[in-house]
Amino acid sequence: MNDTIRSIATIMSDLDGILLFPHINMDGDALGSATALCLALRSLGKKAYIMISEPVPKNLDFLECGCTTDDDTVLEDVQLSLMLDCSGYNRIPGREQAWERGRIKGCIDHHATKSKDIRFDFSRIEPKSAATAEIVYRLIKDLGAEISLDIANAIFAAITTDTGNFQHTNTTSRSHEIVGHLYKVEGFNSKAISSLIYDRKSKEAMQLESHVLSNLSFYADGRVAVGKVTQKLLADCGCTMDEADGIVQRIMSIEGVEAGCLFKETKDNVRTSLRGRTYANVEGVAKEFGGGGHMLASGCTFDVPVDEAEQMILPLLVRAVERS
Ligand SMILES: [Mn+2]
Repeated sequence: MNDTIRSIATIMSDLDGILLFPHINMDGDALGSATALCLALRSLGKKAYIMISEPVPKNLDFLECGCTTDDDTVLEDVQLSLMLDCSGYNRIPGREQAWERGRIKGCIDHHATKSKDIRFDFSRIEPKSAATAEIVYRLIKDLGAEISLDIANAIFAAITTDTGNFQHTNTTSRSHEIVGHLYKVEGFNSKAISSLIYDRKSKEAMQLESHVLSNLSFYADGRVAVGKVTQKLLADCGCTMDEADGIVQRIMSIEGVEAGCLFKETKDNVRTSLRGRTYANVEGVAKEFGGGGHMLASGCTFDVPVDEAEQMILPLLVRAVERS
């Protein structure tokens, strides 16, 4: 059952010693939601940290705000462990021990696929919210905290990235309303935040992107496009995998592409970013391989070489673009 934001605010008002858990491969929404809530909790005099196990991506470094730690023992007494933008152990690898320290467990997320491996004391899942930060914004209001400039920046970063800069179909009037309120915060400058997120690509990352885009494979009369970021390509370009962010959106800006797939070969496995344009249900495809996400933006992971993964997923992608 979904708890109300007000009831979650009431529970959290009585708690101190709070660890926030954004998902692995943190994105603007995961980190932005966590930062906004962490700063709000601190402004109310509470001890709060964001538990992470990986470096903050370069284009999100301004969101860090002194909130993140990888030290399990940073708090003596953890009254609450709270997952943000995710809902299962598989999304917080390496942080299970820290997670278990929380006496109360909670979850705030907008992904419809809720993992069943954790029993949460409270949870709120809003699949219709474009970003977890839309829920967090209302929670901060209900907690009675002020929206400071740093909080406004974090909420904006989360919403602009999860809505594809307000271009994805998940964008709603509420996404805009919340951002509208942020403009009233003194010093708020959406252009400055957008530039920090979107306009700091390295030359190497640009070369990586152009290489992937010039080597795409097309199927189903151009309705399916598949790209690959291999370890070799990363080494050739001098890039790390987080610099491949955004390439899948570029694939989706090609005319006629209804389903896009970007393979990301890591040292241990092959991650897949899937996108649908209007009707291709890529969440259904991702689920077939143990992944999930949203109907038009999903992902899954393979333990086989990238070419084999491509052969496994292609028939499903082709089926996803066939209109019945
Ligand atoms: Mn999100």
